[in-house]
Amino acid sequence: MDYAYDDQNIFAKILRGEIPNTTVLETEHSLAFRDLYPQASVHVLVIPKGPYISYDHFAAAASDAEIVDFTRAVGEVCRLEGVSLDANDGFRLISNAGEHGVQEVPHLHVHILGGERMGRMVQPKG
Ligand code: DGP
Repeated sequence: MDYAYDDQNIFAKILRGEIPNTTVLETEHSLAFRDLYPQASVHVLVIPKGPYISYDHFAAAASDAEIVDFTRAVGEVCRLEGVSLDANDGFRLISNAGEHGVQEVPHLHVHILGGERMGRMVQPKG
C-alpha cells in the first residue's frame, strides 16, 4: 500500500484554518485540539502539521525534528490536561490506522483520553 494523502480530510482543513478547533497546544510541527465528540472528560487529539496518514507513515517519512516535536507535544498536552503520570492518574493513548484500526480521519492523530478510569481497551467488534 502506498501512502496517498487526501488533503481534503477534516484535519487538513483544520490545519489550513478552514474549520475551527479548540486548540490546547500548538508547536512548530504539531497541533493539539479537543475532540469534537469527547469519549472521556479529557479527550484531546494531537496531529502533526505535515501530510501523514498514520503512525507508520509518519515514522517512515517524517523528519527527526517532526517526530521529536510530536512526541514532546503529546507529553506536554498530558501535563497541560492534568493526566501525566508524574503528578496525576494517567491516560490512554490511541492511534487508529486504516480500515482494521477503524480510522475515520485519514490524517495521523493520537487520542489522549483521561480524567477518569477508562473502560476495556478493545470493545466488541462493530
Ligand atoms: P479516528 O476514528 O481515530 O479517526 O478518530 C477521529 C476523531 O476525530 C473522532 O474521535 C471524532 C473527531 N472529529 C471528527 N471530526 C472532527 C472535527 O471536525 N473537529 C474535531 N475537533 N474533532 C473531530
